[in-house]
Amino acid sequence: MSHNTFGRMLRVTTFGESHGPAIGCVVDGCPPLLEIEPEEIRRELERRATGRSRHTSQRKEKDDVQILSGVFEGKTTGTSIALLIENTDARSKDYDEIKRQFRPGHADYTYWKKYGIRDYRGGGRSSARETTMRVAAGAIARKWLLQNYGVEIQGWLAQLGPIRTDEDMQWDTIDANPFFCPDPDRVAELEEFMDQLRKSGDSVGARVNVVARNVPVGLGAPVYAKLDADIASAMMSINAAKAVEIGAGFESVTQLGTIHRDQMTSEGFESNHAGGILGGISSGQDVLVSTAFKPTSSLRLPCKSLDIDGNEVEVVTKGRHDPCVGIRATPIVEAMLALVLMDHVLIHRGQIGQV
Ligand code: EPS
Repeated sequence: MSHNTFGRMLRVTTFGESHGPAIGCVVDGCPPLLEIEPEEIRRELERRATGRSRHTSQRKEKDDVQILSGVFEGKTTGTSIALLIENTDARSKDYDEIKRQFRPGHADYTYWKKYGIRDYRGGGRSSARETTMRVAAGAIARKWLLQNYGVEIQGWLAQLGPIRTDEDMQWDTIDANPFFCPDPDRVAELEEFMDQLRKSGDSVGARVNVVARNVPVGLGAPVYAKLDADIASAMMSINAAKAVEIGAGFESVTQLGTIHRDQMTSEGFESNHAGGILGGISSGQDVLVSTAFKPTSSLRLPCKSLDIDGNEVEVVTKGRHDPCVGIRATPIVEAMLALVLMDHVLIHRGQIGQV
């Protein structure tokens, strides 16, 4: 078992390495008759792609997705949907020097210890390139949720390093800048911060939030299929994710019960500290999720490490790396939330019927 599949009723399997010939996925369990065109998937892929600004990796992948199966005459057939994207701009020689070395903070070390072999080119399977297929699969889930339940999913960059960006939310500006920053007044500050960071050769972390609106009441199960547990697992499976909060999250530690409880009136809930999930089951309120991403570990600044024989070495990473992976993470968290929600709608329909 190498665990490349997630989901119960909607099962997504991804495959491929960053510098292999292609990456791909198989989405199994999507109901028939959903209209889907490659162009709709491509639009989502473009939002996540590298090279959209000087602040991300300059690797230029076309991410030209092909639908190989499961769609006939523009509609899903109910069979497995296979999607494929060829890798066209990998530069493997950048990785020659770290072939036998471990980048501190990277999966290099643990992959080697576990499997005794690793595709060191671009991090192989541990590369964020894999998230392309999550976004491709997520495009299908997003469309299905919107058409069938009116569910809308929107993510945004809430913080980059020390810069909070969500204090004055202007929803319609999120997609108008390459950071997915919801406050246009903060974009210049982000640009300047990133320019300096890039010059210094260092990297930084970020917080990326996502909301799902119009989520039906009743998704999730009380114990081993809690909706929040499955969302947290999905978010933590994204490269570089280090923490996930649902609703008030860690703020709940200092909140009093009288504050945290979301009072109910005939007009609805008065607040949403629960993040739309109570006892593992959706309440019909907005589902609110926040994910922390660590700073990228592939740095050109030298550091101490070991090689595969245990010798002390100085590691310098070449290549075209993202100084902040959080900048491109918004479409990924949106996709993962869509996939979990669709899976839970299908589970609910299997046990209880239409939500
Ligand atoms: C990545 C390193 C860079 C990024 C890559 C993720 O790849 P490389 O060094 O192989 O050029 O460009 O991201 C993508 C290619 C992508 O599509 O997201 C890493 O180490 O995770």
